[in-house]
Amino acid sequence: MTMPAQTSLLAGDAVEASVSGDGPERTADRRSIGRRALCFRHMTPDAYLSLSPRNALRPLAAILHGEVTTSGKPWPEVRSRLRPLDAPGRVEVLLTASEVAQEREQGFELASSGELLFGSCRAESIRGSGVAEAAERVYRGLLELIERRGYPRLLRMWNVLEDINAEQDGLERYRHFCRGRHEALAALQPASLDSPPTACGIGAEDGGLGVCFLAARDPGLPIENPRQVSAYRYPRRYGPRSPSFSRGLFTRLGDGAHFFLSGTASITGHESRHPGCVTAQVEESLANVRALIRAAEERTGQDLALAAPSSTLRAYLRDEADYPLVREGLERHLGPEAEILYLRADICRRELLFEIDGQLFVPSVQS
Ligand code: 3EB
Repeated sequence: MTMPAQTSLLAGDAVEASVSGDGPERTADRRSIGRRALCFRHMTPDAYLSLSPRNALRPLAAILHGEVTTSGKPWPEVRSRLRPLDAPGRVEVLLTASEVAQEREQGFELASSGELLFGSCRAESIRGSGVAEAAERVYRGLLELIERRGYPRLLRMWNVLEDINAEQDGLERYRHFCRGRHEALAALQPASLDSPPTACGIGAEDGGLGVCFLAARDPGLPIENPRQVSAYRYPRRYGPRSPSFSRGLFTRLGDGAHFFLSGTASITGHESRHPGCVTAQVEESLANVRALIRAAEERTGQDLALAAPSSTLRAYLRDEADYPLVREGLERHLGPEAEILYLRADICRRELLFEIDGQLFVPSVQS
């Protein structure tokens, strides 16, 4: 497959030019880029390698999927441990028009833009045991850190856990993870237990526990899905502690806004639907995404378009062999231009074969 054309999200070709650093500097475009707080892009490894901190849109962080060789960029580079299904390597880049500062602290790689703080951390070697302890330690660390640095509101979490569906001490590792995450939030940010950040919680073949976060100074507006029970209210049969994430979150940043979409799967109410049938799971997941976006539109009065070029999405597939079917299903609904990254990943319930998440950008916010 060819990468979708590097679609501009904001100011026509100017965004592309600003990213690659070789375009005309038209004043009007400069102005709109100048206030762009956050921009997500999917890139080929080659396009990624040519990025520079001198571009008008500067990298805040990059998430590397599969085979990507880099010479060490100054911003956080996180290896996802997830394999892209349509190319050997893919890169997801978070860009901003603001000045960016990078730092390391207590195992976290950090990048801040004044409005946003991105952080990344990995707890290795938690194969034998201690998933809950590792999750609690990582979450306590990051909660203390965002508080201290003045970005106390988590908007979005990326959680990748090695061997997520394996049993450990009589409980699935994902459920241990939920326990540790809950303990940290309950101790340090109890008010966020019923307005948690958006998240994905997925599995990889190795890498221990990798956690990335995007935090802000001000809270966003969490949105729940009318077709689904809130994950933080799942009944006990799904584990001793519920998963701490909101289905979606709307937030104004710069002169635009973003809608973060948590990992969304074939679950209605709190029950998995269509076990064993990936095409039906894709359809159900998309019905969930649409219902969530509708709820967010009603709540905010903004138009949130799921189609390209305003959205960047990730599709997670448990079985690589499902890739053609999943891609066909998604493109039927979202169009061939949709910017979707297809990744091999384990989903946090064994019967689930597919999950989708991502973010939508709203260029001009109606007040
Ligand atoms: C679900 O709806 C699917 O534990 O952070 C999706 C997104 C899922 C985030 C998490 C889990 C998480 O329950 C699983």
